[in-house]
Amino acid sequence: MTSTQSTAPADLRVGVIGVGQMGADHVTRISTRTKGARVSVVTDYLRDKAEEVPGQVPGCRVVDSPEELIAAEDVDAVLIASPGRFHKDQTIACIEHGKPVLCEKPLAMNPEDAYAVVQAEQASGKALVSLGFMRRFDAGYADLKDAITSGELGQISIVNCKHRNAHTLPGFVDSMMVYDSAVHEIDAIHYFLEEPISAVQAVLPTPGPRADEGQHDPMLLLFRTASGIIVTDELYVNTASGYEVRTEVVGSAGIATIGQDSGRVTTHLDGGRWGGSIPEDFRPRFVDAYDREVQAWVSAIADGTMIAERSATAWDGYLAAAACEAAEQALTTTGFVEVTTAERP
Ligand code: ISE
Repeated sequence: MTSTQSTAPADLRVGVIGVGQMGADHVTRISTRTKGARVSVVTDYLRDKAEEVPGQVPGCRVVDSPEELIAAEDVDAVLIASPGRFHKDQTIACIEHGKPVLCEKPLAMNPEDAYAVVQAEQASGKALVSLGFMRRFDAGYADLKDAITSGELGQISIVNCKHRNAHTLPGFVDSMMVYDSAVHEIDAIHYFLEEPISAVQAVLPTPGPRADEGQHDPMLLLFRTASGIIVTDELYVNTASGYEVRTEVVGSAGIATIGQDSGRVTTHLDGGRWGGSIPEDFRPRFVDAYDREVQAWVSAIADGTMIAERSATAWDGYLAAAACEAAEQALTTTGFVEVTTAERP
């Protein structure tokens, strides 16, 4: 070996599909804070948006379509941050090319499509799909999971969740409140309690003043798990306030709450006020979780395990989609709607 040859492993070349809000955030993350990876190719249906990336990430190139990106020689692994309705086909294309993929949630917009991904991965004989439920990598979540699994909280009866966004984009209809927002709590239920959701009920208050025509914002979903634990999920996606995600687990030996992050509290001299700050959206709130999630994905590919231990898988995405479908039906049904799931292939 000559002195100019290196034994260091080459950086994983990541192709990013969709460089809007979340995708752009991931491009910055991989380029500045992730060890062992770089962004090599990007694509976006808004070509101008994609063209901005090489200016910030030297050596990165833009291609016309997701298909071209997935097939590219200089893409070792793919991060999908396109809208949810494209996730199924793009994830299956990655599987067909034998490339590991981190797909932002949801895996699909219905259980049949999510199941098709599970089957495609199974047929390929390789575990390649990581699903971007980033909360699994949040320190508060990890702490709460430990408290539940160690038995510290005793027998769990109720979990109360609150999920509040300051704003959403116009057209964020009820089904998106389920598949884009509530899907996080649905995955959290599976993650924390390690049992399936068996039924869902919706309770719909009078819509708030910022709800779109026909939208039920706020919305309350009640989930019942297989063993009879009840989970309440209050969704309010246009509070005009800030981003809040709280979880309270009620057990026979303790009640644990996470997400009441107050950070610095300041008293103000003008008028007897005190207060702190609240994140505008999920990117600052979960920045550490996203960083850990992407680093764990890159490291898992480097060590050949492909899917990080804590990551959600295609099967988790299928279970979430099945619960979402029941939640969507519950919006127009009185009482609980049963969740039905297929056998794991
Ligand atoms: C968004 O897609 C997310 O994933 C956020 O975490 C969630 O809070 C928001 O409601 C969704 O639209």
